[in-house]
Amino acid sequence: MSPDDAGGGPGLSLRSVALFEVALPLVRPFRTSFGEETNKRAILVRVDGGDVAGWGECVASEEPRYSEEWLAGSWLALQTIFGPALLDAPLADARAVGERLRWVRGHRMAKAAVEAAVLDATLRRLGRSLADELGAVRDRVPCGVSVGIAATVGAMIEEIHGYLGHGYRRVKLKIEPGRDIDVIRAVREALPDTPLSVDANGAYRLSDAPVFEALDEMGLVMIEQPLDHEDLVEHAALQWRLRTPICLDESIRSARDAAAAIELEACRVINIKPGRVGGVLEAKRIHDVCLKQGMPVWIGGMLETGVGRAANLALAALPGVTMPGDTSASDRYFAEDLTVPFVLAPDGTMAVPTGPGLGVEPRPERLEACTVRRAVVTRSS
Ligand code: NPG
Repeated sequence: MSPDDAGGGPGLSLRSVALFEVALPLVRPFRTSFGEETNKRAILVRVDGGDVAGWGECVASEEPRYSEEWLAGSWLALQTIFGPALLDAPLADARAVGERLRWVRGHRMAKAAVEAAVLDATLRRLGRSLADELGAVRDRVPCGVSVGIAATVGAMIEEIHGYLGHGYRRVKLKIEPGRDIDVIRAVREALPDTPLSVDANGAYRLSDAPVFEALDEMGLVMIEQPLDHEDLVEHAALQWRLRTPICLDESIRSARDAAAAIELEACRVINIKPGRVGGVLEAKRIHDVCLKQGMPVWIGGMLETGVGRAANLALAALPGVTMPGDTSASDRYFAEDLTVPFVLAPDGTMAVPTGPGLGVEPRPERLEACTVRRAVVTRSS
């Protein structure tokens, strides 16, 4: 299917757009180079189309550190701009969401949430799964796990052993200046054969190249987003000096960015996250550009609840996704997910949802228990 064929069928006339801010305690704090999260907060969007409803998740974090977007800003954008715009006139299909909101610069995570909700609703009406709609080629996907920065190297290695015991096929370690070479060397010595990658979340400068040259000796699968989130040229200069593939995350916000990164040889792998790029349809376009150009991709994660995770798993089933993603099981994040839990099989794979639309939805009692704020946008409001 071409990227622009996916879009979820016939039109949808919405009655309301409901927003739920949720807070779910994480089973363990998640620390990266830009801070620590102990609670997962997210905005769930529910569109009501009368005979059918759909759900989407906005992955904006509490603070604008990973990107310019942040939860409070996304809430306002959803409530005051996106909700009313969706209700304004019927939507031909999910692609129409992007077209209608094109005048809004940025706000990709909020756009992704409403697009997912409309796609979910339209596909439910057709009885078609998101995975099928996008062109999935497998029904199970191999999964990796992302490990936050721990208090000690020993604690980190213990945590990793736990994940490997569950079957995860690749372990991603967060690094930051001052907690890099020695930590990764110690983990590598403890786990000589484990596929390991590192993620710097853009915390370094090109002048830190010696750090990456040291990491280059450690047999890593990839080094993710070492340099600034707005840069491609310096990544190309760094990639030139390394054998280990650089993977770009924050720097790739669109299919256009992906094409530029490929052209500049700024990376050898791309991490695709639907929230970061404005939705699953743009994520599919990035996938298609990369597949055509032979650039390996995998699907990232942003500690999503089951709603967002379902979309990530559908994308992970596409043919160009050749590496395990950060699509971990519900119990890696939450004691109790919002949806039915996603479970890792002992072989390190997870099933791609097959039900209509996203294939999952929030369980009402769990949603109620986790909701800390709500709003409903209707045609008259
Ligand atoms: O398992 O969903 C997951 C988390 C994977 O490390 C992960 N995500 O930088 O890629 C990242 C990081 C992240 C998490 C970024 C939350 C932003 C918010």
